[in-house]
Amino acid sequence: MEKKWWHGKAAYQIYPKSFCDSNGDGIGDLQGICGKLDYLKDLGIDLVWISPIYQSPFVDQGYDISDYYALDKAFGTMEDMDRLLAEAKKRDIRIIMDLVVNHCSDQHEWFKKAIEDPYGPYGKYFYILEGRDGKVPCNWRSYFGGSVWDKLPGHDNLYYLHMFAKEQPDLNWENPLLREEIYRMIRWWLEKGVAGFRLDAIINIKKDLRFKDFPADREDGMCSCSQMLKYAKGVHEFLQEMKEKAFKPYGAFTIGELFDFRKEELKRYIGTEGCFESIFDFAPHLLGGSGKGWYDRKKVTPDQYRDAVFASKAFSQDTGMMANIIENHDEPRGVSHYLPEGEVTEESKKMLGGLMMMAVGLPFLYQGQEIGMTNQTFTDICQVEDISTLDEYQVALDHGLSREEALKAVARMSRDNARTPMQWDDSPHAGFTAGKPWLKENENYREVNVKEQEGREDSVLSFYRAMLKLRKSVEYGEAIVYGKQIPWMEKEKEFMAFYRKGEKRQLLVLANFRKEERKVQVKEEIRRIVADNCRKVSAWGMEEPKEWKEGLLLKGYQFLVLDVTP
Ligand code: TEU
Ligand code: CA
Repeated sequence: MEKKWWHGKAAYQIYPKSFCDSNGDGIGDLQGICGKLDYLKDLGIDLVWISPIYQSPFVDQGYDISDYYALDKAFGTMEDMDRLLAEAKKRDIRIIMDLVVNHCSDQHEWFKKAIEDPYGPYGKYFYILEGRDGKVPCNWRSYFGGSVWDKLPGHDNLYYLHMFAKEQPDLNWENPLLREEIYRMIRWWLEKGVAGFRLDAIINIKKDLRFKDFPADREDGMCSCSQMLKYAKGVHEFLQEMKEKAFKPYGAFTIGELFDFRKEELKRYIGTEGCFESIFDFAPHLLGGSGKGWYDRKKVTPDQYRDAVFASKAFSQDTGMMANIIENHDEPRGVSHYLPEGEVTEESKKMLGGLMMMAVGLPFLYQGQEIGMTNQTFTDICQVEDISTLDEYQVALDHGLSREEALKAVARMSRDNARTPMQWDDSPHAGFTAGKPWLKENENYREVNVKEQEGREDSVLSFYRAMLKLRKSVEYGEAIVYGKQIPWMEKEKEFMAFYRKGEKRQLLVLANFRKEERKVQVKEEIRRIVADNCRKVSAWGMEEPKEWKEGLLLKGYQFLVLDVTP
């Protein structure tokens, strides 16, 4: 693997609406982020991705952009942004923006002009088609439910395409003028000093231009629009062009959000010839889904989790570096999702985080993960803001679930679980805002918050800090960043173990993924305990490992990193 400057770094995603509110309007903002840069620096963060902050009607929380050159007033001014970039730079932190260019907002001037004159130049910025026998052009279902087609306002037989909400019309990448507009916008932000982008839903920019029906996959007679991705060839040509014309001249860091890509094409996305620097590793996140809807989602077992991570690393680690996550703003909280109910403790939270940080890949934390934030408790559907959750609730009802069952089913998966305010301290509203938060905070903030964990040596936060420090250490950094990841005892139930074999050091990572203890016979001589989730961080490496000759006794959810260098 060709070495890159970012390989040894650590990254963090900020969901700006919920991170820190500086002016009491209940919405997180840029000044709020600015005030927390030292916190991020202390944690060991080098790269920060901020979810969309552009001008937006917020139908999909900013993923519907009405002006790519303006910030939404709720987040602050362009001066605030410049200040944030400058302050981040002082601390050697790079800021990356969200690039949402599969679609824009229906309030964007391009779309307004397209409505005015569908046959004029802006009509060609979108996919506008005539209906078929008075009906929509084809039977694709959008990711947020309903047809991908909606009537172009004021035009009888014209429809426009939207893979997401109807307020998010898809941009027509076949049009070179549109592509140039986008590259110009990217360069403008890079000129400003942002270090790069996270590319939203990027695989969708290439369509199957036949726009034909596929066999229905639900009772509504439609099929998921992701079906068409199988036949949409040539997305790399767009992506390579974007790299050449926009990213490369600035040495931008780029990370793609892509589902549904062809495994054999990994080389085209990451590594030496790839169009991105990295992509997120979503392997564990895809587990348990059936295509029917969230109501049908199965709980992920520890063994499934392990197998998915191992398979993903086996196929990717020689090509390039993916980014490891346990959650993001679209996912439930990792600790609630991957740990069995009733077994979510500080130890098990650290174990999950430890596995993520020790697996090969760029650790990409999501705000609140480092203190072990958990899913929200929803008691009524009216507490939900997220458009996708509301759709999935309807899907569950349509399938015949009672209101109560439907709520329970979508509550586990709701994207709002991760969007509740960041828990800074135990003051009202978790110290996130002096006003009323736009989305209700999680009630456990009095126990789970940054302030409580900051000085405590056995806290989840201290553990994350120590693990990120380890990644940058002279002694073990090379093994953690570049060491080959090799599974060990992968048939053992509820157990996840692997080596990281570096040039200088060899590490063995052990995780007892259950509440009962277990005995493990390590073959190698143990030179040192490098990390242990059951002890204070200052105590690592102190105990004499001699007595472990007859086998190591792992406590429930114990996580160990051992130096087993021959
Ligand atoms: O997500 C893309 C994506 O595929 C998700 O829609 C995913 O299928 C969904 O969240 C499951 O509920 C990106 C953003 O991360 C997401 O927040 C946006 O809503 C979406 O694109 C549209 O921009
Ligand atoms: Ca605010």
